[in-house]
Amino acid sequence: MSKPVPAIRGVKTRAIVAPIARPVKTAFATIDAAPLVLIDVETDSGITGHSYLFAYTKLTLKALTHLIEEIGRELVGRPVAPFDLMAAMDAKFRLLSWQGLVGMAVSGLDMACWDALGKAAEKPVVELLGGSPKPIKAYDSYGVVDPVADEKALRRSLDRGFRGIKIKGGDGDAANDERVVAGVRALLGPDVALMIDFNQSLDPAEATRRIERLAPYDLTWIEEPVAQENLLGHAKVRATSPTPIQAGENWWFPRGFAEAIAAGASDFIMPDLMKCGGVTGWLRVAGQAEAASIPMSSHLFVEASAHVLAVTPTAHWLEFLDFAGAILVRPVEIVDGTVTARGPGLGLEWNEAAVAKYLVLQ
Ligand code: SMN
Ligand code: MG
Repeated sequence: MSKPVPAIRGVKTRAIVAPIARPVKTAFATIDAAPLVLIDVETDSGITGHSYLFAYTKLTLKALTHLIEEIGRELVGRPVAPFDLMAAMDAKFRLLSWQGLVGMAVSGLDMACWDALGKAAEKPVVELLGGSPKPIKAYDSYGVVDPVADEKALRRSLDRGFRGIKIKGGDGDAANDERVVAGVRALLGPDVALMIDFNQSLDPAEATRRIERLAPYDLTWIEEPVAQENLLGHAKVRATSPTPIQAGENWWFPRGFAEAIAAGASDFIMPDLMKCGGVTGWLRVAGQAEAASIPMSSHLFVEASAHVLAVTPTAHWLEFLDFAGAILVRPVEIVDGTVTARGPGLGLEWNEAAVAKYLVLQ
């Protein structure tokens, strides 16, 4: 006799602002701490599933916590069956649509439900999905860097075993991008992967010009050169780019990826678990990536990404940008530049003393 599927008893949230190892400067703003929403899905078997969301700014914390708890109230009594819950939430939000805070809330609830299922089965989520924990190669993700001022940090990344480094561009003119890329490439040598992220800061013509200029530096990808919703703009830039285009952290749910893939927007994709529909949405995006032979990387959410990348047929790189390490009992470990999924569940357990220290709303 198998155990009955646990049912949802309640959903609680807390908002924190967690310290991060180094600030992340993008073309638009500097992130110097991580505003996070912690989600607890309590079940009638006594097991609580955890997940967190990255709220980008403190301004969205209150709305997100409230929204997640409101949705949670509607889910009380339902079995923790993520596919069924996703269908129910799809029906609930179809007319409103997924994009924005609703999609983030739904994705966060999905991740917490998978965590609960894993904990109930005393297995890592990757095993529930039919895979096994394995080392996933990770790149160290930086903001805007200066090859001189940040030399020590970059060398430390290499010492930790990272075989890939991502930096940000678009914070200045094309000459500055080239100076930085040339400097970082010289420091890393020819064999370490180097990626640049423009965070949607350019128009297609300017993106094409800058990408051409960076061609000699053997970049692994050019990320989000233009506005994320400008799929045709991405496709236009890609058509002449000597370097693969990467995007997807801002595409919503599996259908968003279907549209982007149909538009030929990108060579590579990197869904964000919080925007693609959690673990459930990820699996459906991974099927599309396999069918279209598109290498697939992760965005943020290091812990859960190590689980889902291990069952992604075209798994490419895991992004290492640790926003939750300060409040986890077991922060992610880098071993020879790789991350391996840990359970039970998604391997998330709150360090309550740290949560209390960084709490801003409950
Ligand atoms: C990014 C997005 C949001 C927060 C930090 C960094 C970036 C990435 O686009 O790809 O890591
Ligand atoms: Mg990015």
